[in-house]
Amino acid sequence: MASGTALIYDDEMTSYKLLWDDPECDIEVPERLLSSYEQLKHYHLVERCIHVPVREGTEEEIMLVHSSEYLEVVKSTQTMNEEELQRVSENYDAVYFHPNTYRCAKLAVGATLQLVDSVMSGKVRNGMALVRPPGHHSQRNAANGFCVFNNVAIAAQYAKRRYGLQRILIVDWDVHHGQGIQYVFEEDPSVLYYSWHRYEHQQFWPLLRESDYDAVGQGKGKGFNLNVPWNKVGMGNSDYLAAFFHVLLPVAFEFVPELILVSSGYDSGIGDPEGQMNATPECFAHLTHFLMQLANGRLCAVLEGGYHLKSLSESVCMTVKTLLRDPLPQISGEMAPCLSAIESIQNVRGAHKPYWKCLMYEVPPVKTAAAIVSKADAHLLPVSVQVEMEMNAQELKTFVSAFDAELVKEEKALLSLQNVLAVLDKILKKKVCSGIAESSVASVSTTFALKHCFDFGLQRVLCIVVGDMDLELDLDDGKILLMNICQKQQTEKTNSKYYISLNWKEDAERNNFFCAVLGFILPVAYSYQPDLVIIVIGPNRSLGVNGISLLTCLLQGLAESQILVVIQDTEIKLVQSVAKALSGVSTPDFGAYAPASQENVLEIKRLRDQLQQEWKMLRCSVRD
Ligand code: Q9C
Ligand code: ZN
Repeated sequence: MASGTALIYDDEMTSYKLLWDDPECDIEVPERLLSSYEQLKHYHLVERCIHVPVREGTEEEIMLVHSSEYLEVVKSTQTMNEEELQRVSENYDAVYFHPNTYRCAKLAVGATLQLVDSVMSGKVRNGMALVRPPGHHSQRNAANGFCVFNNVAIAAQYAKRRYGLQRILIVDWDVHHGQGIQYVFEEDPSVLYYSWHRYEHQQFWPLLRESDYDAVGQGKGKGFNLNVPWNKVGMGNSDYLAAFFHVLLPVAFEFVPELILVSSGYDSGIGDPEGQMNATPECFAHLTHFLMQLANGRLCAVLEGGYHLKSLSESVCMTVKTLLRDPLPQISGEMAPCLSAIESIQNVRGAHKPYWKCLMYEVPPVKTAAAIVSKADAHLLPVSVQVEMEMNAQELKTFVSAFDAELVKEEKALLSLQNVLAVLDKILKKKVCSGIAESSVASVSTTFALKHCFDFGLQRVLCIVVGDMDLELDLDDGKILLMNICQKQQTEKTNSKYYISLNWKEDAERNNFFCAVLGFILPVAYSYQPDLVIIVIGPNRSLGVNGISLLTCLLQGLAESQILVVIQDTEIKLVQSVAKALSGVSTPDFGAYAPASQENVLEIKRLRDQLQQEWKMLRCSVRD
């Protein structure tokens, strides 16, 4: 096994900087490199490393990831004046160019490749390259987020080519999502990309849907892209360790990488103005240490972000010290991950369950999602219930306007729809098992929800409407079975196989709805075998909270427990009970046994007689 740690650094990469006023970019300064290197000297770490010189990356190497057109654009910035530089920079998101940027970007690529060569040739066991500009945001045709060439992505392609590697692990512990790396290897099963990042339900830069945990890779690359989105700031040592223990490391040990590249950004460390996280420098020693146990110790750390100079340089030192195999520092803080971190971890594990044996026999993803009108009520729901953000507003308008242009103008209705569709979408995509959505226009919402189900490819949806509601639905083809539980006799519609009106008069203080559920609703539902159950609670409902909870509990036997409950108007008591029923934290409360009224018993019998030819599970007598 090779020994020694390479350190690659050159002053020249401090020779570019921001020339104009731009609060978005002014944190990316040359001092980031200078202070890191100074701190390494201070701890006498530089002299313990093997110094490897930098070189320029060649055009051919750069084009392993980038287009020649883009390369020419970057090249052209060398001779530009400030005004021209500013204009080119504006073509990209969070980028600035300087006349020396191109030279430094080539050195950053070359430094990274020198490190790969040193490790792959066995000259050293591992090493770190301190480079600017960083790389992980840059893309085939674009600079992005201070990044010009994608140093690490180029290095992975290079290592595959030059050394014939078949499995490379990229660990991106920078606080931002390295979407540039994700895009390059999305369909490539030979490169496993892992990134955790500040996400805040897509409210944090780069604001991408594809940074979420369900971006698992595409085509042959499915399972080889691991995103751990942090939905809260303040993640610390225990959260990072938990993500390593429960996501990255099990998968990495199963993957058996031949080389590890670390997109080593330290904006995920304490004090960083971008990340707002809490991990101390010692944490990076531990992360490094874990990764050193893989790939025969062949690890290349390449600097990405990190904007708090003190935190950055201490963390760099911790990384290098660990690469040099010094004893590990004690890790501080209470060792307990926060709830939000656990939830993210659970979600990634769920999303990757199909692809990794180590995750296969695991618990299902978050069980119940709830979209409620007043987010202030969120704390009243069981902790296992995930409160939803709405579906992308533009997406929704496009979807709705395809059917109903008028509706797009109604703000409140649209918001309701948004709730319902956001939750439904999660259920259909199996991100959650069941969901609750409040809606001021339950009937419209349900109509659209059903459309969405069939667009998605469902065959049979059982829709149980409690209360008075008119749904304009085509019920002939059997794709929907509509049951309406209402107080007054529906005279205008007659019962048919797929439309059933159940008259139920609730007895005050008697919870005997189970007669109807057991004697009629469940047998029909089980005969129908739906792919999804939608329960709609409308106005003038003839059922109390207990009855609705009971219905919800018992219908979970169908459709792999995929249930959507749409509730008209905000009734937090009801939402709470349904949430409890769905998450299984409590059983419904019936009170003492009380027989159903004569009227209700007769109604059940009438329906059973009427429909038992169609729905055979209704049969309980040999004579009829
Ligand atoms: N207001 C790296 O850490 N910030 N790049 C945009 C939006 C851009 C980060 C803020 C951050 C880029 C390598
Ligand atoms: Zn970053």
